[in-house]
Amino acid sequence: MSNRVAVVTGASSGIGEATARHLAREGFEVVCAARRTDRIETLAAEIGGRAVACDVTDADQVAALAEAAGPRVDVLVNNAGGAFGLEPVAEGDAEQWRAMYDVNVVGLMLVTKALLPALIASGAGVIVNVGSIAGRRAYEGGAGYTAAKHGTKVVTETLRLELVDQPVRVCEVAPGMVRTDEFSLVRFGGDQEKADAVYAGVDAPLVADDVADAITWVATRPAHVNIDELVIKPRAQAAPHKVHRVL
Ligand code: 8X3
Repeated sequence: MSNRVAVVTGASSGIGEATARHLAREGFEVVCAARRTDRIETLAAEIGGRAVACDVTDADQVAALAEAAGPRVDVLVNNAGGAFGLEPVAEGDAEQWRAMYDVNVVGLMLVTKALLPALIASGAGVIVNVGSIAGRRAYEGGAGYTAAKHGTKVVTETLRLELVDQPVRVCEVAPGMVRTDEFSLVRFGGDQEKADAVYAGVDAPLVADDVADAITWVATRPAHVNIDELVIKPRAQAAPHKVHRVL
């Protein structure tokens, strides 16, 4: 079983890093892909995997990732993504919107396209796209991100239709509020106070391990079982904007 290969993008932190650890524990050789080489090299050394520097929005780097991953890939976790800004549409920043579409949608397409032959070659491949509840509901200030994550969802659905005659499953894990070191910090351009306020008073937001656990479960079902969508939220969150806080 030791030759099963999993590729995880955005593996340098948060859900991606946690997923790489979980998949390694399940016996996969994990190819940890991200832009920050130092982090993925440390991670790969810890889990007996491999580190490949890759910005998923750069086609050349994605081609190099596919080359490094090799001729057989059993699992692809398209996790690289993110939110930039929380401004209302009336104050939208075109660069931030483009960047969100680029990483959450175009990057996912580039990596999927590049690794598809290796996933098919495995005979029982599985693609797990990390979506979001933002790909299902709107919330004020979220339009750039919700539009991109709706894109992630629809690309996932389209790919499932297109690959119905291939030995590759196409799944989406869509988390709600997950407290990671970086998601909200990145969204607010490094403003720790704003980032902390997102989770203020919430009894137990999800953590990266919770989502990694779900991704790993989806990725390790029998080859005929396709988990189309798995939405995962903390108990205290009923909807993106309906969160129970004790302040
Ligand atoms: C993250 C969930 O609610 O911040 O994907 O959009 S939310």
